[in-house]
Amino acid sequence: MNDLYGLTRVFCVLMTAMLLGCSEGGTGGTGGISPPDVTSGPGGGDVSISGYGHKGPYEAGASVTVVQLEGAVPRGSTAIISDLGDYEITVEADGVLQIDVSGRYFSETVGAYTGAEIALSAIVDPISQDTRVNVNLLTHLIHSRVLELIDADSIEAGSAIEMAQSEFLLAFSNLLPPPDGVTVFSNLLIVNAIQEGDDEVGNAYLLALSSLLERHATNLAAENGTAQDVELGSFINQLADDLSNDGALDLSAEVEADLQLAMAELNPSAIYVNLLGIDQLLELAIQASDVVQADASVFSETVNVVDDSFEFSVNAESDDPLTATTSVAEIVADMDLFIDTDGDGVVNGDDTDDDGDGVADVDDDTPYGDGQ
Ligand SMILES: [Ca+2]
Ligand SMILES: [Ca+2]
Ligand SMILES: [Ca+2]
Ligand SMILES: [Ca+2]
Repeated sequence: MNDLYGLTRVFCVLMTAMLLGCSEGGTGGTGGISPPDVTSGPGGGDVSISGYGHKGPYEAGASVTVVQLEGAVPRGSTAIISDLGDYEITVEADGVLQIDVSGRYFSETVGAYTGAEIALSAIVDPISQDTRVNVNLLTHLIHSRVLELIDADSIEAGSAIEMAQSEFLLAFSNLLPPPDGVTVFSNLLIVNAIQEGDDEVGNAYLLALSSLLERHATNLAAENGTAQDVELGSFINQLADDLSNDGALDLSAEVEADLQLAMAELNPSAIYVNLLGIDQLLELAIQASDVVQADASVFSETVNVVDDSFEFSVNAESDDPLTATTSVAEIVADMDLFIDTDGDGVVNGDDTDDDGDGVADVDDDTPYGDGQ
């Protein structure tokens, strides 16, 4: 773990260097992307905001825009820096901000970048000079509700965000058990170990939700002859609208049954492997596994799933043993903490027979049943 954080720090330094490089040379005509606004007057309210855009992680170059809610004043825009979905921007701010990320994202259930762009939002009250805001599915699903609580009910932004978070976890509790303790949605990612202070349980919840909604969108797309990403964009905005007026979901019994079906079709092991299709994440996984001489292409071809962990089989000539085993659950959030494949009320993480076929997980070649 210490090694990993060391590597993460090196990585962050590299990313910062790249960012500075971008700012210095970044006056070219890439449409809609402007350098961060760093003007600051005496007593100016500049804040540095950084974080990640994660549906799946947004592709490098996806747009990030910051708008001050009061008066709808644009405060700046930038682009996602790397395929891990990271961004950083300094803006003048003296009130509540909305951060929007839009672009293509890596679909964890498909294992590829989407064709369609998706827009996700987060509402943030920048109370400190350095604010982390991850823009993800959860911040998006509650953002309309947060705006409603601020506008219609005159609730202060911080309280509105807390209230909307609690309401969401309750509204979705038929499908996913709420995480214990306080979970701050804008702190969550679908992978661990790329930021300091991970909420690994919260991250697991986010990945479970994200994969569940993706799988539902896949089924809708098959039904309607459309594309998964298009259905997902439409479905999440429907959910956000549904939540906005009262913080509760009014899902029909049919949609709820479809979501249960989608959960039974998820294959968390395949999703872990899919996420390692993001080169930068794969590099981090290799570093964490102590397999120092593996090259990424060899690695990805030889990765084998062993339940919730991976056995890394490496072909490279090395003084080290040619195989190493590590728990990739540390890198990719562990959605088995929330997914209940067989719907018996016991989440996979606590269930010794996830698909309920009578064959214990340890002896089951298909522990998630026919999970796609
Ligand atoms: Ca179960
Ligand atoms: Ca079971
Ligand atoms: Ca089984
Ligand atoms: Ca099975």
